[in-house]
Amino acid sequence: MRTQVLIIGSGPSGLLLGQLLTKAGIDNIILDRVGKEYILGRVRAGVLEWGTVGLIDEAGAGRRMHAEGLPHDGFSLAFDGRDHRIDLYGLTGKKVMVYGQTEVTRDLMEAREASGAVTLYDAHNVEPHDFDGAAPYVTYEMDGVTHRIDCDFIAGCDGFHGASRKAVPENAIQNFEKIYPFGWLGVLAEIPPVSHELIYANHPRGFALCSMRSPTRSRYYVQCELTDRVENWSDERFFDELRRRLPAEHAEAMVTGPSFEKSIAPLRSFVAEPMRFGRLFLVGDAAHIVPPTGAKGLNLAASDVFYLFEGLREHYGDGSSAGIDVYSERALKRVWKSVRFSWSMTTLMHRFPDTGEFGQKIQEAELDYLTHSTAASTAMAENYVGLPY
Ligand code: FAS
Ligand code: PHB
Repeated sequence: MRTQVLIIGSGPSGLLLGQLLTKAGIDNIILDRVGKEYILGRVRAGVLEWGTVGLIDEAGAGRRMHAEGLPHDGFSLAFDGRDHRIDLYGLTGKKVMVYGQTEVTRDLMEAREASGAVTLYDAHNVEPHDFDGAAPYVTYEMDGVTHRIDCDFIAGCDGFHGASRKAVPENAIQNFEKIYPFGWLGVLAEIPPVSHELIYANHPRGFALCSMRSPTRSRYYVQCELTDRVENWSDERFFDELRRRLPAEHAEAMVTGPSFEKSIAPLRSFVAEPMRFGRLFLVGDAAHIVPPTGAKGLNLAASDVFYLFEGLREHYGDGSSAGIDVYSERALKRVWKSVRFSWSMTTLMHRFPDTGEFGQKIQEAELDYLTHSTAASTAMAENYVGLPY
C-alpha cells in the first residue's frame, strides 16, 4: 500500500491534519492502535481557541460545534472568597469556544468517513522506518499479519506515549520536562453548571475548576494528591471539597448530582526538540504536553497542524520545501510561549507542598494585582484566547 502522508494517531491532531490534507487533494492514511469507540471514550479538553475553531471549520467539521458549542467572552478567577472576571472579549476582541474534545474528535471522524479517506483502527505495533531517507515507510500488525505502507512523509500524531518520538535516535532529540507534585481529579455530571462561564479557583486547600460541556452538563476538577485514587472519592466527597474551594455564592448555588465519569490526570510540562526528523514530523502531544490549567493542550496540537499542513500543501503545490523546513522552528516558538503560560497559570493557581502560607499569600497578592491591573489582565487574556499563529 502507498500514500503521500501517513498519519500515526486518530486523535485531534491526526484527524485535523488528515481532513485538511484530504480537502487539499493530498492522499493520506491514518493508523491508530485502538478502536474508534475507545478514542471517543476519552474525556479531555473543553476550551477551543478561535484559531482552532477556524481550522475545524476549514476541515469541514464545524457545523455541530457552532450549533452546540458555547462561545465565551470571559472567565473568572476566584480567590480569597471573591470572584474576579477576566473580560477576554473586552480586553482582546476575541472569544473562546467551549466544546468538548470528544465532540471535536467525533465531528472530525464523521467528516473523514464522509470524505472516504482511509483510517485503519486497531493497527498494532506501528513503527516508522527510513524517515531519514527519501522513501520512508510504516509497518503495523493487523489480524496477526504484518503490513507495510510506503509514503512521502510520516506525521507522528500519536500522543505522549506514541511510537513516533520513540523511533527517533536518542542523540537526535532533546527533551525538556517538569512534573507537578499534584494531579487533577475530574468529574462529568449531567447537572447545570454553577456559572455560565468558567471559574478557576485558588484556595489554601487547593485548586478547583468549574467548567462545562453544555448548559446541562458540568465538568468539574479539584487538585488532588498524585498518589490519590478515584476510589477514594465518592461524589459526595468530591462536591463537598469543590464547594469548600469556591466563594460562598457559588458553593451555595451549586447543583450536585451523580457523576458518570471520574478520573485523575497527572500534570506535566514536556517539550521535545526538534519536532522534525527528516520525513518524520512530531505533532501535538507527541511533541509536547502542558498542564491543562491554561486549556492549551488541544489548541497547541491545532497550531502544529496549521504549520505542518501549510508546509505540506506548499510541497505538493509548487515543490517548495520551505514550509516543511521551518515547521519545527515555527511550531516550537508558539509551543514554548504556551508552555510558559500553562506553567505560569498552574504555578499561580495551585497549592504547592513546599511553599506553605507564604506561597499562598504571594499567589493571592499576584491575583489581586492581576485582577486590578488592565495591563496584567490583558496579558492573561491574550495568552488564554491564544497567541497568533
Ligand atoms: P492524543 O493523545 O489525543 O491522540 C493520539 C492518538 O494516537 C490516540 O488516539 C492513540 O490511540 C494513538 N496512538 C498512540 N500511540 C500509538 C501507536 N503506537 N500506534 C498507533 N496509534 C497510537 N488539554 C486541554 O486543553 N484541556 C484539558 O482539560 C485536557 N485534559 C487532558 C486529560 C488527559 C488525561 C490527557 C491525557 C490530556 C488532556 N489534555 C487536555 C490534553 C489533550 O487534550 C491533548 O492535548 C490532545 O489530546 C492532543 O491531541 P493529539 O496530539 O491528537 O494526541
Ligand atoms: C475542561 O472543560 O475540561 C477544561 C476547561 C479549561 C481548562 C481545562 C479543562 O483549562
